[in-house]
Amino acid sequence: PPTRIGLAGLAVMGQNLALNIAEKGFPISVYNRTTSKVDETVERAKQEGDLPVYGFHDPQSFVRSIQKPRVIIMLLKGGAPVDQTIKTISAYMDKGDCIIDGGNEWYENTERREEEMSGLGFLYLGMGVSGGEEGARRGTALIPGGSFEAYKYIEDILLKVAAQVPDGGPCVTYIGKGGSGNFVKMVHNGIAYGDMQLIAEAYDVLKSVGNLTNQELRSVFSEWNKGELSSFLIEITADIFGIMDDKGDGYLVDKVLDKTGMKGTGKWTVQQAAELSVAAPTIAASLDSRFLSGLKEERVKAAKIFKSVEFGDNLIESDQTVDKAKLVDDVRQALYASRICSYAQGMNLIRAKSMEKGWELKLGELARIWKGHCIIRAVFLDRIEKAYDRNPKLANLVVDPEFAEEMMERQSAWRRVVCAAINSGIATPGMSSSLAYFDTYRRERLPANFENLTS
Ligand code: NBP
Repeated sequence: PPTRIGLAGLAVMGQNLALNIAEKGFPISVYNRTTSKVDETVERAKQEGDLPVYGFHDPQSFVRSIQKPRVIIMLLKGGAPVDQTIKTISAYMDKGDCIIDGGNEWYENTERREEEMSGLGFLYLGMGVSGGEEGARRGTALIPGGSFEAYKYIEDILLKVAAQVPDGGPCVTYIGKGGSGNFVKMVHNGIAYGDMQLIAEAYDVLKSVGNLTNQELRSVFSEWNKGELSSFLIEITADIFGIMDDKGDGYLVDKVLDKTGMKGTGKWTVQQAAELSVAAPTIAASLDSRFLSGLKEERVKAAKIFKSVEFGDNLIESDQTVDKAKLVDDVRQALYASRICSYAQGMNLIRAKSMEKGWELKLGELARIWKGHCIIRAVFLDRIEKAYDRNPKLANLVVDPEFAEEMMERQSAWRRVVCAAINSGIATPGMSSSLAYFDTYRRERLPANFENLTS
């Protein structure tokens, strides 16, 4: 009998999502350009409980094996691979069939394809899939945008495949038209960049200013994960400090190269912020930090120059005595306030785009679906959801009455952390730019009058 749905692209994400869909009771046909991955997926399906996954080596029999109207999810590297795969599979599709791009795709590509597809009588959705490999397999946040008709046709599948949150239901909702699904997933990734940067800075301040050991860092982050900071990224950070390297001669965190790259979505988020004239300094700082981290060899040379006798070390207050418990509590508060500013930037970016494109996105609903198995899942998303439910037109998260009070309560600690870092020569670009964002936003009068007079 025909299967309910098809999936093309069986790398990490596709393979796991296919198994998840099959496990929820929907027979699925799978296809991949390199056919060995088809066999691999079918073999995994057998091993993981005889799941109804049917593999095909040629696109024609793959497409024809799916019940009509057909739905095919693609999980591919964005750009040309998506265009090529659409060409390959659409040759065998019939009018009314639907393609869903589940990859991290540039939203304008999705809009172009949706138009091309609709000209041929096909439906098209761009669906952000969060949560990586584990999320794809066990349930994740799904962010579909595009044809509503297509969404309705596969809603039953998506509701089951999405992560289920006890007080929030399935982490999926039709979010809006056009490329909105890809756009929101892009900003979600930008927010994740900001979060990772801020957490890395908290680690750096505690280690470099507070001299905390890995054991101490582990217990601090575990403790934080029980409170207002509770989130996936804080949880895995705590775990990381407990991992020893393979040879057993030290902690892994001290052995890993301090250099990171980036994929497209973080960069696109910052580019879009500039295009839309929306300030997103925390997310931009996270991207800049990644660029600078990549210059490892230059940094090694620069470190030697600035440690040399010629330049001295007198700018840095290196021998200050630190009250560890106080620093830990201050950093907790600084991290929380900085994260809220970063989420505020992401939300405002989404709203600006939604207004430009007429997508009518509901920010509270986005916070709700992000509570699922995605990288930015956090306990405070529940409160962000409520803030937007209270006031869908909320100009900025920081002025919601509850968040405003929290920002006020935390600002002294936040300033102390940024000052301590500056005095110790430790860069905290994320926390500093979140604070500058807050300090700029909350002031009635800014020195922009001066710029007006001089330009
Ligand atoms: P990749 O992004 O590594 O893409 C690999 C897939 O693209 C394979 O199926 C490969 O087929 C196919 N492909 C390529 Br490359 N060029 C092709 C072409 N010209 N024609 C047809 N197929 C082609 O896979 P992934 O890491 O599973 O990610 C899939 C999507 O999900 C991406 O958009 C990614 O950004 C997004 N995403 C990934 C994660 C994650 O944690 N990895 C998380 C969230 C979202 P082949 O086997 O024949 O080479």
